[in-house]
Amino acid sequence: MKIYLSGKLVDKEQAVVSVFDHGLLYGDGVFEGIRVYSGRIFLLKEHIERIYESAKAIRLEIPLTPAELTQAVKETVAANNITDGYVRLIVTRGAGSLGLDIRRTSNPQTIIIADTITLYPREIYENGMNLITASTIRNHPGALSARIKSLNYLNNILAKIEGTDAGTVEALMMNHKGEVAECTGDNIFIIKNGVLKTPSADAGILEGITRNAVLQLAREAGIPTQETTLIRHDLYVADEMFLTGTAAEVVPVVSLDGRQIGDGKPGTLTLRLLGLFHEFTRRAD
Ligand code: PXG
Repeated sequence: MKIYLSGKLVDKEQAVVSVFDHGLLYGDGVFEGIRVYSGRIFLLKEHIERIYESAKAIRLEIPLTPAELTQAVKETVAANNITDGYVRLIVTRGAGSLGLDIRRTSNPQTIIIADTITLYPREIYENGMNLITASTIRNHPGALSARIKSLNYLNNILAKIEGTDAGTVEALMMNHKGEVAECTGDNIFIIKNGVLKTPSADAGILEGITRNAVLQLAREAGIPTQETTLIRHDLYVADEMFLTGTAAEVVPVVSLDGRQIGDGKPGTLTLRLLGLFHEFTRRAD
């Protein structure tokens, strides 16, 4: 396996960064997860845009232009002969001193890993997922905006542990206002009376690229959509529920906190959107 590390493609064993890198010391950096379908890098432009926005928000200057970074992703995918897989793109703050001051760091590291990913078992896509609500809330936007895809994922990891303890593979997180935000690594949607609903971008969520694609596909298919405030009750009484994410794609949810959603099976509209999404992965890049 060849890893892109700050300008070079190196063997996995040689792909090392300093123990003084602020990415390691403080989770100080940004990342993206990107899919490759049939040799095409899916929505690469959107992921490149988002990583530059995340970097801007944390005052991190990515040492490549967007065009150069795009090219580096393509070269890494090609060097590993990946036709269907997953790319992890990471930019760290670089090595510094044992202190928080970013002025004492230098050489941000750009890392690109092209590999494969299987997040959830096949069975979950066929029968649906069970979910619980975590007691850990999503980061307060006044502390750390969830729109920044930073290397600091402890907030989500703590919620994910709650899910694991309860026997689920994902967990729902509320925001600081007690509204529905998102899951630990996926956005959430419901369908009620034929309307597709998802929390709006200002609910303290990562504005998922899969989320935006699904909203777009639904609009094109004439399905009414709403980006709106949702509370847990809205979810409990939903007709259908599903999650979206780069790794997960579209995953039906059939229960939340012991409440069966709809008839307890993946919903009709959910399966239709899943089909539209799969079709989209075959034509978009
Ligand atoms: N919310 C959060 C908090 C995420 O981390 C999404 C939503 C979905 O966004 P996209 O743009 O992918 O549609 C994500 C992205 C994992 C894993 O291993 C999950 C993500 C990224 C990297 C790894 O579960 N999720």
